[in-house]
Amino acid sequence: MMISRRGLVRLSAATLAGTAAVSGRAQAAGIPEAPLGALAATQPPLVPSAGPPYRPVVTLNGWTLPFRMNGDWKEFHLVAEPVRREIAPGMVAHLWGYNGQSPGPTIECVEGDKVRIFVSNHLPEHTTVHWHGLQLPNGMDGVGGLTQPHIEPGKTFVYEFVMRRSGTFMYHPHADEMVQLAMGMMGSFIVHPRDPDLYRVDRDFVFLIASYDVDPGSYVPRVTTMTEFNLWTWNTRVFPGIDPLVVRRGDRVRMRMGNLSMTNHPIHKHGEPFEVTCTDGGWIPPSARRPEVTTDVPVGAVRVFEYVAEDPGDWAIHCHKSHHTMNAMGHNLRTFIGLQKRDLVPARKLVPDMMPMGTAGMAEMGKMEMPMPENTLPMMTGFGQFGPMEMGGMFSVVKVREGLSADDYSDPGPYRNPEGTVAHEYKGNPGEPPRRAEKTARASAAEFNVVKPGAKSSSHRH
Ligand SMILES: [Cu+2]
Repeated sequence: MMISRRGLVRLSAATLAGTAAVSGRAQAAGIPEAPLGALAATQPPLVPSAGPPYRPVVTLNGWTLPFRMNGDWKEFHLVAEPVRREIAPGMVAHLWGYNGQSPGPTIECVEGDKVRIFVSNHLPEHTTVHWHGLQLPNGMDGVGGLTQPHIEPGKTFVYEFVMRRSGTFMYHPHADEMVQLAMGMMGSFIVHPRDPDLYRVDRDFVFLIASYDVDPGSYVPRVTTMTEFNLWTWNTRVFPGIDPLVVRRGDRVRMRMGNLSMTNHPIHKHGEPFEVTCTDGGWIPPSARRPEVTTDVPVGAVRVFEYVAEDPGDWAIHCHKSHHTMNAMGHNLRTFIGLQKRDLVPARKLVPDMMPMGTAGMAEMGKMEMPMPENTLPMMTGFGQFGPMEMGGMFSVVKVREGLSADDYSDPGPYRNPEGTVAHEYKGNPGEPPRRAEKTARASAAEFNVVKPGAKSSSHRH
C-alpha cells in the first residue's frame, strides 16, 4: 500500500540545514520519512501506534499519512509533487498532489497534540500549505507573501503548531491557488477529540469534493476553467471509480466532506435521515442539529453528518446536481428529445459522424459502447445487479450489511433483497379489464410530438 520514498535521498544537505534554523530537535532526528501512496483504492484506517489513542478515519479512495513521535512532537512529512492519479479505470490524470497522490494523504492527530509538518516542494514552482480551519499562530497559516515566504522548488519548510480544537479541516496551497487547486493539491486534516469516547462513531469516512476539466484524449486539467468542469470528483475519483462505503448494520456512521471545488454540492444520501454534526468551524451542539437527507456543502467548507445505519441494502449517495453525476463525454451534446431520428438525416449529411442519440431521452447511453477517444470516460456508466446505472461523477453506494466485522470495509457485492421487496413489472390480475391508464401510458413518440402548447393532453391522473 505504501512504498518507501527513494526520492527522499534527493533532499540535499542544504535543505536539511534550512530546517535546522526552525527547530534544533528536527535537526537532531532528521526529516521523517515521506511515505508514497501507490494505490487509488481505499486503504485501511491507520490505527495510531504512538501518542494518545483515537479511532481513525477511513479516507475514501485514499490513505492516512503515518507520523512519528519526536519527543512530544508528532511529526509528518508532506511532499508536494507531480502525480499520476487514476480517476477511474480507463482514465489517468496528470496532476499535482502530495506524496504520490491527489488528494494528498489524510493527516490525523489529537486535540492538544504538538504537530510538526515538514513540507518539501518538488513542484516546478513555489507553493505553501494553508491549514484550512485550524487555529494556529499567524505565521503558520500558510498564506504565501502574507504570513510566510513561499517554499521555492527544492526547499523544505517546517510548520509547527498545537491542535487547539477537534474537528474536520483541510490543507491546500495558498500560492498560485487557481492553478494548484485545479491541479489537485489538497488533503483532509482530522483532529480527534482528546477523549476517544466523545462523539464516538463506529465508521468514520472522509473525502474531498473537487472538479477537473480534462479534455477527452488529454491528461492535464485546464487550469483556467471557472465553471465548465467535466469531472466531478470525490477524492479525485469519479463513479464507477469511487469505492463503496461499507457499513455494518447498527453502526453509527460519520461522513466528513470538504468542498474545494468552484461550486456548491448538495450531497444526498438515500435511506435513513442524518444530522449535520460538525463543520470546519467546529461541532454543532446536539440541540441545534436537525434531520436532513441532503446537505449542501458550500465552496471552501466542510460538512459532517452522522446517522445510525438501520436499513440493510445498497443505498445511493450522490451530489444532487444531476450534471455532477456524469463524466466527461456528453456535456456538449444537443438535446434531441421529441425529434424523430429520420428528421436528423439532413444534419447527418453535414456532420457525417454525428450520432443522433437521445431522441427518447439519453438512457441508451448508459449501456452503449461507442468508440471513445483515448483516456476518457463514458458520460454515464456503471452496472448494478439490475442493469446499467447511468451514473458518473459524484456517485457511490453505501452498502449496509448485517454482521460484518468491525474492520471489514471490503465490497460485499450486490445486496440480496428479501423476496418480494423489489419493484417489479405489473402484469395485471386475471380478468381485469383494460384501463385508460394503459392507453395513455402507451402514447407513441409520434403522438407525444404533436402535442401543442395549450392543447388538451390526456390526463395522467387515474
Ligand atoms: Cu455537485
